[in-house]
Amino acid sequence: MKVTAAVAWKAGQPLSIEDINLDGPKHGEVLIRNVAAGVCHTDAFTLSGDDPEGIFPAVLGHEAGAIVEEIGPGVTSVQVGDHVIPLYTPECGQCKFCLSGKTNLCQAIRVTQGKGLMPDGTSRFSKNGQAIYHYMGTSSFAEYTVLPEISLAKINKAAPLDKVCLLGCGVTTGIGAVLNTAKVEPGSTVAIFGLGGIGLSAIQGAVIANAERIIAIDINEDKFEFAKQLGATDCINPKHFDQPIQDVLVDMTDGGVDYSFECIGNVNTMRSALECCHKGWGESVIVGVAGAGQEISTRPFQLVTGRVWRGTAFGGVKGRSELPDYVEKYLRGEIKIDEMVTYTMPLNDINRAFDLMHQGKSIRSVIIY
Ligand code: NAD
Ligand code: AHE
Ligand code: ZN
Ligand code: ZN
Repeated sequence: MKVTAAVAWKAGQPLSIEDINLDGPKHGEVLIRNVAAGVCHTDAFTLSGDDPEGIFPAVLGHEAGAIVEEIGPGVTSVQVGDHVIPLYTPECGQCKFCLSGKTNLCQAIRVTQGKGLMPDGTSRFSKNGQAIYHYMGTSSFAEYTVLPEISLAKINKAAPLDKVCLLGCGVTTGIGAVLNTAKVEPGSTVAIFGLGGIGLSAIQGAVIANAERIIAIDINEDKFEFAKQLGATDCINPKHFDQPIQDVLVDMTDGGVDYSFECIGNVNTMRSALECCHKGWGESVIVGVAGAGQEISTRPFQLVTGRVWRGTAFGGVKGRSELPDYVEKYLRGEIKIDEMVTYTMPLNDINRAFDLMHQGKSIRSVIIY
C-alpha cells in the first residue's frame, strides 16, 4: 500500500513528507495505523547523525498510539481494532533476557532492529525500488507501519491515543527510571538534570515515590514553572553559579543527594549527576543518550566511596506486561500526560516539532494523523 511518511533521507536534513510503499505484514507481524506520535529528543539525536546506529534513509519515530489494521499469519495476541502502543523494547517472554527477570531489555529481535530491518532481515518500506529503513522497530512517523507482534502492547480502548502515545517513550522512561531502576524510597532527596519530557516525568516518578526533596536542574528557566507544578521543591540553573553544579548540590543537601537522574544526554552533566550523590550510598541513573564516541568519566574514588552509576532504557519497564497498567494509572489520574503535550500538529508540520524542541519551546509535540 502507499502511505504518507516523514522520510529522513540523510543525517542533518529536514524530514521529507512523501508517499512511500509499505508491504503487508509477514509471519508474526502486524500492520498498524498510527493515530498519534510524540517527538522525542532521541529522534532528533538520530537525525543529527550522532547515533552510531543511525541508518538512512529511514522513517523515524518511536512514541506512538495506534490501532491494529491487519494481522499477519501466526499472530495470536492482538486482533484487528485493538489499541496498541508500539514498543522499541519488545517483550518476547522467551529469550534469556526476558526469562532472567532482571531486565526489560528483550534481545529477541535486537540485532535486526538495530539494522533498521524486520526480524526476517528485510524492510517493509521502499520508494522507487529503494529500501527505506525502519527505526527502533517502530517508525512512528508514518500513517501506517508494520511491527512484530512482540513489539505491541495492547491497551485499554478508553485511553486517548493522542495522549497515551507519550507512554511509548518519554513519560514511561522518566517515571520508570525513578520507580524501577533507582527504586527511590520515601523521604529521599533527588536531583533531576534536564527538564524535557523525560526529566519532568522523572519528577512525577519522584512524587509518586514520596521523595521529600526534588531538585530540578536546567539551563532553560522557562521549564521551572511546570517543574514546580509537577512537584519539584527547588529549581536551579547551573549558569547562576561559579562553582561546579555538583558542589552546589552537595552544599544544598548536607553532603549530596540520595538519587540523581541525568535526562539530558551530555557526558559532562552525567559526571555532575554522579558527583552530586551522597558519599556511601548515592545512586545516579543515566537516562540521557550521548553521541557516538563520547565517554563518561569520573575519579574511580567516587565509586570506591560508595556512589553507584546505573543506566536505564525505557525506565526498566517490560512493555507488554507492564505498560498497559501505566495506561490504567493515567486513566485513574495517577499519571499526568495531557500537560506534557505542548503542541499538536499534522505530519506535514513535523519539522516544526523538531525546531520547537531545539528552541526549548516544547515539552512534547504530538503529530496527529
Ligand atoms: P528534551 O530536549 O526535551 O529535554 C532536554 C532538557 O535538557 C532541556 O530542557 C534542556 O534545556 C536541558 N539541558 C540541555 N543541556 C543542559 C545542561 N547542560 N544543563 C542542564 N540542562 C540542560 O529531551 P528529552 O526528550 O526529555 O530527552 C532527554 C534525553 O533522554 C535525551 O538524551 C534522549 O535521547 C534521552 N532518552 C533516553 C531514553 C532511555 O530509555 N534511556 C528514553 C527517552 C529519551
Ligand atoms: N543507538 C544508540 C543508543 C540509543 C539508545 O540508548 N536508545 C535507548 C532508548 S532512547 C529512547 O528515546 C534504548 O532503549 N537503548 C537500549 C537499546 O537496546 O537500544 C547507540 O548509542 O548506539
Ligand atoms: Zn524516546
Ligand atoms: Zn525477550
